[in-house]
Amino acid sequence: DRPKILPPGYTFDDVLLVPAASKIIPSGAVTRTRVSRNVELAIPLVSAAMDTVTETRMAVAMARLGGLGVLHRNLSADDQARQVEQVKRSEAGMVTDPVTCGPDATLADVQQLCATYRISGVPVIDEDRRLLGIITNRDMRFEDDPSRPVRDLMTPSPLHTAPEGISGDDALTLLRRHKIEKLPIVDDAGRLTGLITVKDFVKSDEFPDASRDGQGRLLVAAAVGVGDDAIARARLLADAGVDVLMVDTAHGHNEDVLQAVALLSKQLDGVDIVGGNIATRAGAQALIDAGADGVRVGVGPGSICTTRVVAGTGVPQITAIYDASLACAAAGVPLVGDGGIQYSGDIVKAIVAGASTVMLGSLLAGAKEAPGELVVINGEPFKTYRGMGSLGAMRNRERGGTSYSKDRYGQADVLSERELVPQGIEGRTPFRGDLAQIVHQLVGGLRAGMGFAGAATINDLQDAQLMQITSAGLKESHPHDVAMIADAPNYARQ
Ligand code: RVP
Repeated sequence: DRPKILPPGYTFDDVLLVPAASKIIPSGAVTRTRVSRNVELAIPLVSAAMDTVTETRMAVAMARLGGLGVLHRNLSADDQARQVEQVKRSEAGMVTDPVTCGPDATLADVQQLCATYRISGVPVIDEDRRLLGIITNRDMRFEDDPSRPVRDLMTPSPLHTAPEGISGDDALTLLRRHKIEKLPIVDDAGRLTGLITVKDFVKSDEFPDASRDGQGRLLVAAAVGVGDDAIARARLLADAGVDVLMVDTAHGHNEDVLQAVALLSKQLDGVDIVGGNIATRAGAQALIDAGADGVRVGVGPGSICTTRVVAGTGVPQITAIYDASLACAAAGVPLVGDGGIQYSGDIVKAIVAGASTVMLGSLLAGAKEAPGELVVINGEPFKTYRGMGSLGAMRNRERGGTSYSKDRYGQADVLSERELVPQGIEGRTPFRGDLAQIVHQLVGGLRAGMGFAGAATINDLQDAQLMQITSAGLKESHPHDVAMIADAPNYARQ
């Protein structure tokens, strides 16, 4: 008695938010939300786990703006864990595990460390972690012999230090009083246990909404697959300090995925596990039953995705989000609407349908902070953007031809390139400049929608109503009957 053909599903272009009585002005709307049970964000935006979207730089930029970056997994587990570390160290109230060197390291070694972690200097310690000195830009600037040992160049102890447990205000006072940029934290035995830098204070003023953990470090998420390798990878990422792991597959309503979610939620304390992707209520329920702290929804809506045409499979994204949200809302598990977002208005619609956050690929791939080179074609700047199921990503020539993500499309066992069956394409997207500007426009559009809905919070917006529209309605929605002569910052000429 199951119907062979279900009623139509809706996507972004099929619906509009219905305006309602409102006391909310856009600037007064509160965009705070959760990406998973225990992880709160100031804005509901997550950058896609794709190799042309999220590496360290994007993850840092997203977290500073109050969102979250999900580091892609098309690289070795060690390299991905290093990126997690880089984000966790990039800016912090206090770095609990600072990068250090020994006195016998060379100038070249330290310069390498500083470049890798984008820092300006490191404390020098002995084998017992006792603080011997510090070496910073100031000590290195006028030295041109890269083989000189650190012990000859560093500013040796005694240094200005602070005891463990010092408050942020007291630390800032010390930095000011002694006109120093780095304040090592030492225990009673003189062993280094942390580092506070002036840069961190400047940044926390500059980014008041940044997504931070209990120690003031930026939040970061990372993608993993399924199977033994993925579990080992997940452990490495957890050791590196990752806050959220996303079990990242094209079909999350699958026994292996449910097992991975169950295992990781049981084994990794303090890390939220998001499962996906699914596109139905039953899929969401299965992930929730397996222990997922968040559910990622989207089968086929992505701008670079060909799953719907190659495999003939999917659910239009607004219906997918709504159906899945019926399971998620009942369980108190946040839903990530992943893929298909082209305009800020689509973020509004995704949230009304039941999402707590959205994941963005194409809208962010053009940011300065996205990986990949700028290419200029006929005078217009572009950045490359490719599906993780594209031939290019599955071949992964950039990383020596080892694909770490073809299992996302169930093709881990395919050894010959010619036998791969892609579910994505390789393309490019206009260069869009600073992430902060892009996010400003996206959040501005979201706030406008909240004003129209009379929604003070994201939760309120989830209670708003959508109306199905016709193709005439869609035509009316876009600029029409005029020739657009300039691009707006949030709308490009078609
Ligand atoms: P979009 O924002 O529409 O560009 O979609 C991004 C999403 O597309 C990703 O978060 C992911 O779920 C999906 N994706 C990534 N690669 C592929 C593919 O090759 N099919 N799909």
